[in-house]
Formats: sequence, structure tokens, C-alpha cells
Amino acid sequence: MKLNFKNQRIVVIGAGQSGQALVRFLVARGATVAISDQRQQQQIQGLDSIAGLPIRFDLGGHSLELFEQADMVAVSPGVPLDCKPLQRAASCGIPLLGEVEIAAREIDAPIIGVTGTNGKSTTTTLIGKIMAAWGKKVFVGGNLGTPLVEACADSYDGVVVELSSFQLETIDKFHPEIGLLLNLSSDHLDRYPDLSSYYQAKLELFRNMTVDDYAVLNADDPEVCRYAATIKATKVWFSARGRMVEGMVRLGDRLVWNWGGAEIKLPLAKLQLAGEHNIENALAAMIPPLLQGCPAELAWDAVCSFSGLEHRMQLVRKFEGVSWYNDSKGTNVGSVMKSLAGFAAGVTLIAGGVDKGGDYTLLRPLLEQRVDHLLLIGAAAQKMATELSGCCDMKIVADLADAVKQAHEITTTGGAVLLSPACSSFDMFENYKARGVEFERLVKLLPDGEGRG
Ligand code: UMA
Ligand code: ADP
Repeated sequence: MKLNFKNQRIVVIGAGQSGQALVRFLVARGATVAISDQRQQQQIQGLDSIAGLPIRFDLGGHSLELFEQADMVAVSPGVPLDCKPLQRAASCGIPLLGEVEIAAREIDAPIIGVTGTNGKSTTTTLIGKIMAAWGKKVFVGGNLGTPLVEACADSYDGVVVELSSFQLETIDKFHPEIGLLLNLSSDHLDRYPDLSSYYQAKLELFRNMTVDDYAVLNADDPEVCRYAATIKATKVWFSARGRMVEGMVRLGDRLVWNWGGAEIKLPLAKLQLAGEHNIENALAAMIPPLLQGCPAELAWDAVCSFSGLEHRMQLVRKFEGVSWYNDSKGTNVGSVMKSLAGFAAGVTLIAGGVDKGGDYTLLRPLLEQRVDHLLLIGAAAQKMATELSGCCDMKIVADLADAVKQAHEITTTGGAVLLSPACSSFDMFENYKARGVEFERLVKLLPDGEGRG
């Protein structure tokens, strides 16, 4: 059901990408809009895009009376629901709706929602590539980068949206036709009191789905299997370890789609994306388009033509016999484990940033086997050093530039330097992309013939 915004007093909280997109959307629908952010104007990027609009700016802190007098508060994903202004609005009985909920009410096209702890962006992108190759006009966005509300400006055959737990916390009637849960492991414990609350936020994806909808689930993930019974949608499983017969399974050097009596086999060798985890992503991404009737060979060709997103295990440079990889999107312990698993030995790992409450000790076996040197940066450095003490040679360094300089000096020929932080970036950078861009810049500037002996 569409919401009526005409002459409604709406406060948008958070003036980042989602907040700015919400403002444009709400103003176009006749709402009386105020935007509120704890940061000062000069600290916020992109405000120019809404500067000329007839809205009230409440920057450098949240004015509580604004929240008390609103008809509705539109919530950016990065704003926790327990912050003071949202608590105040809630206590006044004012509805709090997230950007995804607001956007989805306006979208007529079938929605495919992708969540999980890791692999969301890659899988979302792959589904988008398949749909485009199939000739569909498709919107691809959400947590991936373009806020979902941008999809309301046009009409599409299909919408593929990456959904974070933050975005799913503030849904109400949001109802995708197909929902994917890729995996569940520890993340964002700086926002959630415990792991179960984080998992519950992810499971909100399925809350309004019925047996007429599809839930695409990972049969290899014990936590996903544990929660599957709570999901009402028809389950379609995938397994990179050949765990079941019906669904999308990897069997040896082939993937096999067994559904509705049909069996289709496709060759894995064509896949460009490296790593076991990307096989999981590829299997999962194939399912929604196939359920919608896309020819399997066409879909698989689209998956195989994709070589990966930036800031995920990207080879930046081979320099003086050392390979430098940017995995700035490795922002939790589980993703760093997958990234390290791709190396045999001889790694210098650069990690650290804002601690998200992850259990770094899970990294110990992989560090012992594959990492020679660990260079730690940012707010979490001391905590990581304590939890990982004795695994390998390790050092807390001043910042990313210092880490790159020292990595250049200590990494032996034939080895690799990997930026895979296991933390978010917000202590030192605008976001993970800015961190990855800076890493690449520093690596490309490394002087010939200096440093390593
Ligand atoms: N803010 C307040 N008050 C608060 C808290 C925050 O005013 O109490 C303000 C901040 O000062 C800041 C603004 O809120 O100016 C930022 O809002 P936001 O964090 O929601 O950021 P956006 O720019 O709108 O980006 C969001 C997602 N960010 C987060 O969820 C943290 C982006 O995901 C997403 O791409 C974008 O919407 C478009 O949909 C990024 C992310 O890090 C990639 N996501 C997390 C992750 O992947 O782990 C969940
Ligand atoms: P997300 O959007 O969920 O953060 P991405 O596709 O951006 O996921 O990948 C981020 C990092 O997570 C990658 O660099 C990789 O290390 C790891 N990763 C990707 N896919 C998976 C997966 N299916 N399982 C576990 N880790 C993964």
C-alpha cells in the first residue's frame, strides 16, 4: 500500500546517501521535510544535491522538538533505533520507517532481496548482471551503494536489492518475492547486544513472505539451517558441498540445477571469480533468475563474464615480486578468514579500524599457517594485538601509510600484502571504499629499489 506524503511533516534522520535520496523523494511527493544529522554541514558529503530544496536543515545535532512534532520519521540505516531522537519520537507514538520500507511501498516490480553476513554485494551484482543479459530493465542497489528509494524515480522489470541488518530493522510491510540468506556469522556487535539480535534483524527479510514466495538458503551454513524452520516461504537450497539433491548444487566440476523435475548441468571451469566463497555466491545468484524463467546457459554466461567488484580481493599491483591485494571490504572476521584461505603462506596482513565486537581469536589458525607479519592500524589495533598475540610477527603502526611503508620493507619476494581489515573504516576514512582507494594510491606510489633488502 502506497503511503501518502502530501503535507506530512517528515523528519529524515541521517544526511548521508540514504537521507539525501529520501529528501529528494519526499519533497517530490509534497511532504514538508526536515533533515537532521549529528554532523556539522562541512563534515557531510554531497549536501549540494539537496541544498536548493525547500527543506529545514537541523545539523550538528538532533533537535528533539522536531522529532516530537513530526508525522513520521524516515530513518537512515546507519542510525541506531535506540538513539535519543528516535526514542523520543517513538515515545510520542510517531511512526519510524526505514528507507527500504518507504521505497518498497512505491515499487511495483518484483523485488529480489539479498542478505547474509558476507557475499551480499557480489551476489546482488551477479543477479543484476543475469537479469540485464536476459534483456530485463533492472534496478540494482540498496546497501550496495545506490539507495533503494532511487528506484522510485523510474519503472523497472525487476529490482535486486542488497539488504543489511540495519535496513531490515526498520521494515514493516516490505515483502520481496524472492529473498536470499547467504550465510550468518558474527558482525556488527557494536550495534547489537548479541549475535542472536543481529541474526533476527537479518531474518526480518522473510517476515512478510508466504509459501507463494521463495527463500534461497545456504545448505552449507549451520546457522542458516538452524533458523530455516522459522521461514514460511518455499525454500530453495544451494550447496557448494553437494549436500542435497534438489536445488542448486556443486557436484565436482559442475553445478547442477535440480528443480521442478528438470535437471541442468553447467561447467564450473568458466567461472572467473576466484575462491570457494564465490562459488557459493554464484550458485545463489543463479537461482532467482532461473525461478523466474531465465534460460540457464544465458544466466551462467552472465555470471562467468564477471570478474569481481572493487575492494574485494583485488590485485592492485605486482611489485618487486610481491603481490598487493585490496580487500578493504573484508570488514568482519568471517570475510577475512575466506580471503586468507586463498593464500598458501607468506602473507603480510594489514588489519584494524573500528572494532565491531568480532571474535578475532577465530583468525588464529589461519594467521599461524599463512601470515608472516600482521600490521595493525586504527582504534581496534590494541584489542586485536592482545587477542592474536603470539600467532605471528605483529606490530601496531601509525596509520595506513605507515602500514604500506612497513609492509614494503618486510614482505619477502614471492609473498603478498593483503589489506583485509576485519573492521569498519569510520575511525580513519569516510567508508571502506575511501580506505581501499587510499591503499591503492599508496601502493602505486611505492618507490622502486627502496625498502626491502
Ligand atoms: N547519523 C546521525 N545520527 C546518528 C547516527 C548517524 O545523524 O545517531 C548520521 C551520520 O552523521 C551520517 C549519516 O547518519 O551523516 C549516515 O547515514 P548512514 O550511516 O545510514 O549512511 P548512508 O550514507 O545513508 O549509507 C547507507 C549505508 N550505510 C550504513 O548502513 C552504515 C550504506 O552501506 C549504503 O550503501 C547506503 O545507505 C545506500 O543504501 C554501507 C555500509 O557500511 C556500505 N553498510 C554496512 C555494511 O555493509 O556492513 C551495513
Ligand atoms: P558483503 O556485501 O556482504 O560485504 P561482498 O560481496 O562485498 O559481501 O564481499 C566482501 C568480502 O566478504 C569479500 O572480500 C570476501 O572476503 C568475503 N565474502 C564474499 N562472499 C562470501 C561468502 N559467500 N561467504 C563468506 N565470505 C564471503
